[in-house]
Amino acid sequence: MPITRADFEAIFPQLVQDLTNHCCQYGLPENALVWFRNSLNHNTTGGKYNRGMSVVDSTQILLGRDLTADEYFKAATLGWMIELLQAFFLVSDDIMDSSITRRGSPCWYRMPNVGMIAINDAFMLESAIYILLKKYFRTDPAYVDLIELFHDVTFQTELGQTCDLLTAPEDKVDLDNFSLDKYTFIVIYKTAYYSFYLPVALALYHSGLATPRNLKQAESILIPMGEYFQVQDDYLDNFADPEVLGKIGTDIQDNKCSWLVNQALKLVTPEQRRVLNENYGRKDKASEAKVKALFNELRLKEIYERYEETKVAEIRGLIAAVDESEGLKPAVFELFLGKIYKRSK
Ligand code: GPP
Ligand code: MG
Ligand code: MG
Ligand code: MG
Repeated sequence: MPITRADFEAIFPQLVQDLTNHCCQYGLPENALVWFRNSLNHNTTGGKYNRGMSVVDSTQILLGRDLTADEYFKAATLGWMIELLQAFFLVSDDIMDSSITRRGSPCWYRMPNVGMIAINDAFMLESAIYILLKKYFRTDPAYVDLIELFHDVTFQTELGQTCDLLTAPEDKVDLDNFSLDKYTFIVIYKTAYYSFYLPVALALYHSGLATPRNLKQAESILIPMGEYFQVQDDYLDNFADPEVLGKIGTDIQDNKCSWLVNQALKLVTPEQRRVLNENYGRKDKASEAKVKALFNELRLKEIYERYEETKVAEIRGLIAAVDESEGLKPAVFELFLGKIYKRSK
């Protein structure tokens, strides 16, 4: 049985308590302790938990049996570490993207009294990963592998974010700078590694099945899946209802090298190209509305729906070809894909 949201959420208070205890050894003043706990709760909970819950589900599938209480708690704890990593990224990303809302609330840096303290809060969310890793995995044979995995994936994500930001300068809109090749690099690094490869790689380590071959195979399926997921994110940034999505799209005003603008660039007439040149990446609602109208005119919704079917068929093909000789199971990937196929948030 896949883990439920409620079961996954039930683990988190224990981890907040562990982090609290860790701070108490330093005699951290009460107001700072309350601050840290608030940041942990606000920034780490309330999402979909696809990444975190996938560690538990994948571990269960890989071992082919119910987990012991200890295995289950540790799998969920590894899952929460990804949610902490994600919290660290999102708090930072929302500042960099000048976003307004996240998960239906104001972004953390826009909450009362927070502002740029959010930068330090982001660092602390990241540090929390390694405090928990040490507490629960210090004697695990995979401890060093787990630390290295978190470090490697964090750096990969930062590389992706660097390219995302460098292709989206605030003061200089040049659509010639965009390309699908650049796009593919950006999304693989900023999203696919931490969102898709990391959960399954953690499950492989936790279940003792992390052979080089299994890790490579998992990567070869999960990176295309992560690419698909970020295309969805870019599509929803423009086409979803912000009430459902929990965040207000910023890609057009932020001059992002998004999937939609790359599709538009392939289709525009010279006249439409002028509209795009004059309105993309401008920090005002009227320009944004002109770009949105152009995206509708170009029927990008239909292009996206066709892309989705083609990409999912490709991913299903990869899953069908999984070599199970070292214990990897196609169901790990099927379940993950099922969680995101045709998502609306
Ligand atoms: C998603 O991009 C990518 C991230 C959240 C990774 C950020 C990485 C850092 C090193 C900070 P996005 O901006 O499209 O996400 P969203 O639409 O959720 O703002
Ligand atoms: Mg961003
Ligand atoms: Mg963003
Ligand atoms: Mg986005």
